[in-house]
Amino acid sequence: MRKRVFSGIQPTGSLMIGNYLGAIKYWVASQENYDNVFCIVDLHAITVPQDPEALKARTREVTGLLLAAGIDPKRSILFIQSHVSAHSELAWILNCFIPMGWMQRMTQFKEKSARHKEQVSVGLFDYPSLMAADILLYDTDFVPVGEDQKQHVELARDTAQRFNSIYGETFVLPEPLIPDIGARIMGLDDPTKKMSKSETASGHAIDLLDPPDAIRAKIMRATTDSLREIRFDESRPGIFNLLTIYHLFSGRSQKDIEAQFEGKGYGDFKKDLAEVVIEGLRPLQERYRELTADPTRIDSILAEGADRARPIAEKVLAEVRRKVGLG
Ligand code: ATP
Ligand code: LTN
Repeated sequence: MRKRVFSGIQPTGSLMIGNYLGAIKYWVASQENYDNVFCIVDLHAITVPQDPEALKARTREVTGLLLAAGIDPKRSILFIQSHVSAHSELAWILNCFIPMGWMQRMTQFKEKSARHKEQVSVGLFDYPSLMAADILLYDTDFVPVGEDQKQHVELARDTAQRFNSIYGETFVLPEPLIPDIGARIMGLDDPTKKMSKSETASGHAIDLLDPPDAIRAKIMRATTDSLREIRFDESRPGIFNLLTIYHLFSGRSQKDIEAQFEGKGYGDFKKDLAEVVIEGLRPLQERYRELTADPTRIDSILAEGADRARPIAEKVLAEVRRKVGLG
């Protein structure tokens, strides 16, 4: 039996290179060795305010981009979270087993509730319970995510362990898979903040669908420091972040890159970086255009994905309901 991989992504904005380098790239690679389930988590997206039309359109856009990045719907299950109602149902049941104290420690809630001060919903607080349900419904072994999601995957694991200790072996214990490099790509405008797709500042992120001119402009404006040396030095977050992006898109070694830019200025380096990113994204952008030429294609892939996901999730949910004494 192959091990199972599960991961999710929110349709909260245009996918950007942080999502790609920190997560999606590994999802694509894991198709070689694992049995994969990938989910577009629209129920998580509504934990903060969303425009209904935009949410629906972005859900299709994210699907198209995942396919263009190399997710193969024959090998992987790709579906929308709200199409499989077991997610909401298990989230409720898990709510009744997760101690308040565990949730109160979640750093993402602290950050997001500070950002959306005008309306902090109960759903935003409860986000990790729904995420635990996503993971546990599929007997997941591994969860490939960026660094920011590690705490949530650990909460899912703790929840599984707690449930198993009360009711006996029910859930598989999941483990996060976090890349050594690229797990936390920083904002171009502010390299002390994680790049985020729902941040709207124009120079913040490079979107996967950005045209070449936009990529050049954003990189040329990216915040660096007043030093000159082009080195992988973590204490200089701006240039370190740009070098990391260069390294990941070009596939070249850090040493090699440092040698190439020795004695050169930030301007030269940034110009080169922009071309590396443009070339790196070109095949994905072309595939995206081809795929979206037929608007019915994405919906039929999503419908089929939900049909394949549902029986797996419902089997686990039925066992949980029985053990808890529901029905
Ligand atoms: P939002 O800003 O709406 O919360 P996000 O940009 O953080 O969204 P998610 O949908 O939450 O994106 O994340 C999708 C995947 O991308 C997750 O595995 C997450 O860890 C990863 N990811 C997000 N931002 C980065 C980043 N800056 N660097 C590396 N990985 C990232
Ligand atoms: N919280 C995640 C998205 C997400 C997820 C999941 C990731 C929802 N459910 C299950 C892995 C497994 C995020 O914001 N990136």
